[in-house]
Amino acid sequence: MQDQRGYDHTRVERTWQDRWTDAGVYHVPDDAEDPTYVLGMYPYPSGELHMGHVRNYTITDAYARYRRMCGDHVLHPMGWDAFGLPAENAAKEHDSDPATWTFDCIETMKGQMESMGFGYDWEREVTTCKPEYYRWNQWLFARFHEEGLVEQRDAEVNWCPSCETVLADEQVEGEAELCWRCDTPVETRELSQWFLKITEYADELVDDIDRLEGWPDSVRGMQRNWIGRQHGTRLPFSIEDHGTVEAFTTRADTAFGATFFALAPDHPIAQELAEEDEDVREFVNEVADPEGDEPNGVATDLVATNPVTGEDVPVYVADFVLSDVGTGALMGVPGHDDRDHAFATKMGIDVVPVVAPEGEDGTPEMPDVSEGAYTDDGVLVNSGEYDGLDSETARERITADTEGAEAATQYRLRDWGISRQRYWGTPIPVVHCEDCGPVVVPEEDLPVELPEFINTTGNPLDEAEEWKATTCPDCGGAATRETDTMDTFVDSSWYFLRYVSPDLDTAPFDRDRANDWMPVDRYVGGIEHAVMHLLYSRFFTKVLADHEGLAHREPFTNLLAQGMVQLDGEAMSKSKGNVVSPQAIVSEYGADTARLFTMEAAQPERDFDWTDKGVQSAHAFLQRLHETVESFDSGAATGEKDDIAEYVAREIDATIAVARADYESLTFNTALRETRELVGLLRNYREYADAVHAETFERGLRVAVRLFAPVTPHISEELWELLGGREARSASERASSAERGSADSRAASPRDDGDDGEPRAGFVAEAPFPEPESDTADHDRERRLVENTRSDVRQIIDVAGIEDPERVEVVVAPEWKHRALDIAIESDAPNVISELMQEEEIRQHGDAAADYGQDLQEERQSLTPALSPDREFETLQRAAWLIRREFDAEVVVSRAEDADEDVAKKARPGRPAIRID
Ligand code: ANZ
Ligand code: ZN
Repeated sequence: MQDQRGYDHTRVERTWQDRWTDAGVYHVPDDAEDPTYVLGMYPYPSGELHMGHVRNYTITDAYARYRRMCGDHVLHPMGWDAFGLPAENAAKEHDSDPATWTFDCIETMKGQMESMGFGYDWEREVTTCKPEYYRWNQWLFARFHEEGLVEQRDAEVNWCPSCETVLADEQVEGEAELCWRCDTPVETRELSQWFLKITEYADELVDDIDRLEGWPDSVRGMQRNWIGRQHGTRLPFSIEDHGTVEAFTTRADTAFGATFFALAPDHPIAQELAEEDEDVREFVNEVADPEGDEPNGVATDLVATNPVTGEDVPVYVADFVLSDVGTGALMGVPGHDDRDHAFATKMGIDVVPVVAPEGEDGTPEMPDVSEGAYTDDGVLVNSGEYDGLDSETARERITADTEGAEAATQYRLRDWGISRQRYWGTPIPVVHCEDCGPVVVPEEDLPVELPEFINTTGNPLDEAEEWKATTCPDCGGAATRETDTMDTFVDSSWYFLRYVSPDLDTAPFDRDRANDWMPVDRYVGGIEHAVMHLLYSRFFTKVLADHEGLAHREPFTNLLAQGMVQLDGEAMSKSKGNVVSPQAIVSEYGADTARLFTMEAAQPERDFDWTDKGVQSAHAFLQRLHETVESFDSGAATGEKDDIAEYVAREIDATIAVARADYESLTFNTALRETRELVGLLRNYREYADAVHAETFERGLRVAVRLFAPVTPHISEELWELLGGREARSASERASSAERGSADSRAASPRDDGDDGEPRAGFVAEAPFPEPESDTADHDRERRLVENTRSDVRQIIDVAGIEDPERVEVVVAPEWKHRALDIAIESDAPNVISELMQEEEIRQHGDAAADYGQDLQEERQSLTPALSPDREFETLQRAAWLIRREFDAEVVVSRAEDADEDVAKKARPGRPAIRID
């Protein structure tokens, strides 16, 4: 028989993964009341779990486990963002089809996730490429359509004239924009595309960002920027023969500085001019380059009348005017706008300053705008009756005074074009009928399933003739199916709702349950999703709240954007060849080691470098932990509950307090560091004491094992079992755990041995997260006192070059100094010394009191409260063994009254005096 002692990670991890599955530990029953919803962004099934996934999913898993140990029901599901172009490419490459390839990848990755010990409720698995899922994308499309939130519009797409097909952006290569298949230069074509009208929610989407307090500021800022709401004015310029042309401006205060007017190249007037005017035609068709760094333009024969000043300015067609921003026309103010300045300089247009900064004496100081624009607000000049007004007031007044001018808001956000000319996505449920036009497929005909894959150059759906041919749901006549599929971001805009009721076949989600279970409490994923995915999900949630009775308007309460796992300072990536494979780490060191290292290395938001040393240290630690528990023999632990045991007991409580707070805020690295220190302390205790106090030591082990359990679940189960496990839970928690077991998985899981699958010791995964037994309010201060004292002793020995210290005396400051410190902290008098001297108790110490008062006065900004002299004395007494152990010297802790006066006078609260012989 094999020797089972020692830490065999492979055996331990397999054993516990099987036991968890058999017992359905991670299953959430449908009738659970408002479980804590913990979610990692679901992955694209590429076939390989990478370190970024490992980190992402360990974060959610650790938090989920922690909350479960706190007694919550926890919903922690996983699924697959399974549609997308890579599957199509891989299928072509391997002469397979996207479905086969995708399902193979899913199987592999699921196995890898299981080997990491992620505790998912796999009964809620969601796979977006299955018709059971994507029919609801189609259903939602139809619902959005009914509510007027879908629109068909012409839009530009990439077109390869040789392959005669539309190309996705990813299929256009390089600066030269060549077709990925035939290297022909790609053209743009206007095709009819489907849009979801997210702009209807633009205001709510920006306004509600303020309420997302659990989101990082960076992500909130990026969303705000992306929506780009601007308040300004629409000013009606008039152009002879062309009527009124409005221009949007955020700076109506600069209207007197407008020296030109400019139209976008595809503004209707510019297009009209191009028909007659050779120069305009050439510019519009050949020169204009909206993406270029430099503004280009061409003069026209037209003039525009400024509605604020009544003056005429020349009209240009210019490529820095964007057709889909504002009205596609602007008033050019080169004195105060950088692009306008660059354009005016190039074209020889006047630059007139009309806003000036205020000088020191309050009068406006004319800015120099010869080299660049003055873009700040200021006071108006050269602006007739508005001279002297500040910019803000001037904007309001000019908007109010000018006929036809209107306050206006504009957005950067555009409607969301969801049409993709590819195969591996959700077919857009539309049928084109010659008589009726585009008709949305009725609910009873959903899903519109994908036909079999055809390996072809263009979109396979275009060639699926049989699939394409259908009849019109309205008139019954011959019709063809829409061949575009949906952007895969549609799938991910509501998948978090599907986990609530993954098998429901009458609606995308169970409304009542979603209302109970949503929003997601903790959402964790990559920062690359800061805008699109998170914005689309917010949009869908709001639409579903308005039209499908969802009782929540925001999907994710707390969001964490995890940092990257790097190698030598660079993001791990296949193309750079600097990847560390999680599978290799798991087989060499085990999943717990990989999990421990990734959680220990840094705060979740930070990037960190993968190091072999870090991995090895994590692994060596787990071996020590295993040894510490395995070798504990309670029968041999006959020690007293002495000062040392008391010290250890307090450290146990202090560690619990820190770990609880850290787990709650997902700063696992500090929780783990503290818990590691606790294990180190227990080992020191064992080594120092002839016999440890059984109860204290065992409690320390039981606490440490549970504090590690969220991060290193397998070894923790193993050790929990060695320690006898189980700890009483409250009746209600026991009830919910029993219901979980019997109601669903337990009955369903094949079990013939008649036992309930749970280890006799119970699972640590379900054991209560430890709670401190004593009041830990002042533990910080106690720990700081001990730490400072130990490091002072070290320093004195070092500086004085003492070879072999025999005796260390630690003297606690007297009561009166504590009193003086309290007064100094509370006082707001300019000088505390006189205040201190009013107290007889202090004054009677004469020069010593004056000296100490002087010190306190100097350090007033940084004074922190100390423990009472009695608490200091007791604390140091309990910790004395650590100094004794470190220096192998006798250690005496005394009160100031009992010590040599010369030594005692140096003692201060929080900083005892030290004498070494
Ligand atoms: C006059 C003006 C004076 C402007 C001034 C700005 C500064 P930003 O610049 O991001 O705040 N604009 C309006 N329509 C445009 C279009 N279709 N394409 C390109 N630019 C356009 O955005 C607001 C400003 O963008 C607007 O205010 C307008 O220039 C320009 F000292 O009007 B402004
Ligand atoms: Zn029809």
